[in-house]
Amino acid sequence: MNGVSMKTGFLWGAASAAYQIEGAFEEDGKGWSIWDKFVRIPGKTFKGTNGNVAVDHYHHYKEDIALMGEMGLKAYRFSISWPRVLPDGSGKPNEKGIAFYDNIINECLKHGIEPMITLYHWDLPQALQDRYGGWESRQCADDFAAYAKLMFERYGDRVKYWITINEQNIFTKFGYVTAWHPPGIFNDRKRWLQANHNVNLAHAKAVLAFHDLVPDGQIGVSFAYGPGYAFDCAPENVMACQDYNELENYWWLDVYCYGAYPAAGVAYYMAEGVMPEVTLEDKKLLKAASEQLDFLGFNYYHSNVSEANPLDGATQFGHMNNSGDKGSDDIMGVPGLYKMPPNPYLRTTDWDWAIDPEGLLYVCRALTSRYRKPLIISENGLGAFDTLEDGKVHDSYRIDYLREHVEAIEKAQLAGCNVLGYCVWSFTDLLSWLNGYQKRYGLVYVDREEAEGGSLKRYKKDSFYWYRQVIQSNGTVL
Ligand code: BGP
Repeated sequence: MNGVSMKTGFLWGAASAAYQIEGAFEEDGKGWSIWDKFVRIPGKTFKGTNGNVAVDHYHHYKEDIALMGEMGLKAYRFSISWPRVLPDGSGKPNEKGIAFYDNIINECLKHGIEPMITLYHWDLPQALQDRYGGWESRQCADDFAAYAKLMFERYGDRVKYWITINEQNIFTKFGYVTAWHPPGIFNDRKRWLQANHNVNLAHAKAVLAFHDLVPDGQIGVSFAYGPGYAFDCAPENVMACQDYNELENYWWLDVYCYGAYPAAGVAYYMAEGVMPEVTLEDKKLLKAASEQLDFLGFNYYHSNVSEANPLDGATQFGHMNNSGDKGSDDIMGVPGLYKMPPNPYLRTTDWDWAIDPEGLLYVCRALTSRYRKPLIISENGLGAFDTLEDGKVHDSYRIDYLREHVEAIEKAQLAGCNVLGYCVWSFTDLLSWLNGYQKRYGLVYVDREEAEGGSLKRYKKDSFYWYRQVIQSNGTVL
């Protein structure tokens, strides 16, 4: 199929996160993260899966990056495990941990791959959770800034693309509202919004420290962006869509890009008595950081639908499909504002995520109109059951998914969006936080199941060869 050539230097990439691939959870001086502890609580993850070994990237990194080189990957987005480099969260660095990421970076450069670092992909040092309640304390923003500076100093000579925080909207809400993520607090919006505000401060402090230390670098965030289409043109549903956007998207995006919370969101949370404490100093800090944000990264998997929701309607506390049992997701929402029914026009994955490539075009256009920043699609991919047969995985369903999304990016480029790069989630198969190892995303298959003990051998899927050709042709052969 014919596609459109992307701009020269387009970052055809793939992404991962430390906890989901590395394993070696206690090796070479690494401290525990909040995930190392959380996965040990019975019932929290699919079949009790954890990242003790994950896909053992810690010991397979050379092989994995050589495969990236073979594919011709232009960029590799990976995250640093904060407790691997600072086992206590602050203080003395663990030089063996620092050396591990030095090796990753150097291997990437050897293969002509641009390394792109995410500073925080959810694995807060457990030491900071124990010391002062993690993100609930403003001290955490300062400790994050010190960690970020250390990383800029150690790796900034070779790494030019940096992402502060991955999916702040997801990990804070799951941490303090639904209790699906650590620290596992249930339904405490006051604590949620304050912890979230402290993450904003952490992000802002890191951004403000960045350009002095890495003058030729670029810094952004990764936001989980699901647009919420109005269910139909009934005014109450269009209003529900407005509320959804204010509270699910602009609540974060406006802070990153304008340095201020959206007015309707502030009014709503004030009325609910859960607005976080925001000082004058905080406002200045957020504003200054927004002016120095170089790009807006976002992860796109699916769109949502917004429909009016009565006060006694859908809540955020239903069942989430973590098993791949299609159709088992509950409809969720915020009582009195909106709920998110399935979209009758779209197909879904086995985990009930709507498949909506057009939504990616919609999101690129919406972000460009509202914020005018360059964009990086920092994650996009298909979670599916894969079968390994005779050393091969025929994942035509994944190729179709990726092709349609790449087409959407090409349309976005033609529509004036400045898209710098695209990272497929994920390069190898890896641990899905709540869905175990059976929900596979990789371009490379890894032999392992929920239980420990697979060979961990790597196999190139059909999608590996397909993406290689897309990269070689700069998007013209799809
Ligand atoms: C994003 C996360 C990733 C990854 C991905 C797929 O929210 O940034 O870490 O896990 O989603 O999600 P899941 O593993 O739940 O299918």
